[in-house]
Amino acid sequence: MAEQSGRLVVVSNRVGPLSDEGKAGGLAVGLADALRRRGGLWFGWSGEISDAGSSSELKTETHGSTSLVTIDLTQDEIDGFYFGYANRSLWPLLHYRLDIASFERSSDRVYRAVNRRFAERLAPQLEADDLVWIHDYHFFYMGSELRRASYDGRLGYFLHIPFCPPEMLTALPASHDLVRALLDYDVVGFQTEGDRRNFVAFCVQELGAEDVDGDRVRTSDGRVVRASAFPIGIDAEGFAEFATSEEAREHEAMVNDISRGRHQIVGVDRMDYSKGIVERFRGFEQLLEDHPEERGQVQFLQVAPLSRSELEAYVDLRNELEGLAGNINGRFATLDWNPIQILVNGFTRRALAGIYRAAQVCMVTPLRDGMNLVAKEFIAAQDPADPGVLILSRFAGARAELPEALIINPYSTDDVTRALLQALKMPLEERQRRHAAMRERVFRNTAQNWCETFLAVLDAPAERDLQPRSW
Ligand code: ADQ
Repeated sequence: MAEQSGRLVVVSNRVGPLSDEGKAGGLAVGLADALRRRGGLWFGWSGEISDAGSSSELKTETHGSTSLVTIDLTQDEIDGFYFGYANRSLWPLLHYRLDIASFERSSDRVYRAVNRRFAERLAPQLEADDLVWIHDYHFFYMGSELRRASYDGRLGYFLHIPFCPPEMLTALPASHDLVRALLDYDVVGFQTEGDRRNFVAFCVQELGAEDVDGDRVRTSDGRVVRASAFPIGIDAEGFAEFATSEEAREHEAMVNDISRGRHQIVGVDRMDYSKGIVERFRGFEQLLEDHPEERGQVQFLQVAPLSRSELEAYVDLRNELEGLAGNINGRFATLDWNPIQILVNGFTRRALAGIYRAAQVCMVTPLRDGMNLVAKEFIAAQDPADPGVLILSRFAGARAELPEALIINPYSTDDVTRALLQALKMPLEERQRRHAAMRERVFRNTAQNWCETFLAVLDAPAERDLQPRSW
């Protein structure tokens, strides 16, 4: 590996955990590894709301060579930045849901102000040879703001969610500002080739940039920005170990106790309208309707921890899902069988691994998803000798790496039902073959590799080092 430059500085909405007590997701594990190796800091929101706003103190927790540095937000900032612009405008729009996106000038203003405040607080902590890596849709403007605050070192950005086509993104009133802000980074990373193509198309069609060679964009003022796909992975080894832990076995046994020899289907998602849970329930209902022989033979467990419950769209979704599940149970339940169950609580990583392991089928049916780590976790948690079947939406980023899953169009109830039936009847040899191919890729492209690949690109000498800076 090339000689590494200075510290790693990560910025994301929520920070940590640095140590893995069975709680950290793949992303945190990957980043924590890289931070431990290089030393550095992880900067973000403290999770606290305080009135102090711009004068609030930075909170610093140091663990070895790494510090977690956080800052409070005010209630107005949470409303405008987090619930407003990030989750009422950008999240739906970038997930192709123009129909439910709302655009308010005041939220846009607060979003930019929070990005600026974060940058102004972070800038004095930076050193010239740091690698600064900004994460996700909360911080599009953070790079430009760091440049404005005179930071001149390497700046990378990774978008965890999809990047919608320019025809859709231009509906956002300030879409040009938003995308132009990405061009202030040295490296901009996306989950898939499709997302990268949409970004480059926007730059070319709307901002007069030039597509240099598929991986680089030349801006109208002559700077070259690297734009590539870096599909995120999970800590596959770690997750596979979780799946055989004591806690996992207990949870596996609990699920088996409830299903009592029936085929167990699971879904695991934050309760979000992008995840296609409604469409999944409809597919399951149609299975029971059209295939009476399956009644009493299958059981569906949907794990769906509540998320962003302050927003109406999420409250509506919860009501809709509970209504649908109630209807399905009302129509088909018998004295000793409840076809579908929703659990809204969180689980530890080990417990979750045990739930995946107990399932014969996992349904991952998002209407649009940047990657979807559940699909990869399910593969890692299976017993290779007797693996379950993954049903995967064609609109999940994970589809590119997991083509051996049963690929479905979640908008087609027939498609979902057909895939369920095929999964339930799939012979052992076919399950093993499909699973082995997917497992190999999940174990190869891990969270740790993803992190190192991105950082190696960010660390590499770039054209911009040879060019005059224009900011
Ligand atoms: P999310 O939209 O949150 O992530 P996903 O990738 O599926 O979607 O990650 C969800 C994580 O939450 C998984 O690690 C899962 O195990 C965990 N989880 C779900 N239910 C849980 C429960 N009840 N208890 C504990 N943990 C639970 C965003 C993008 C994705 C992208 C990731 C990472 O929307 O497309 O894959 O970031 O880049």
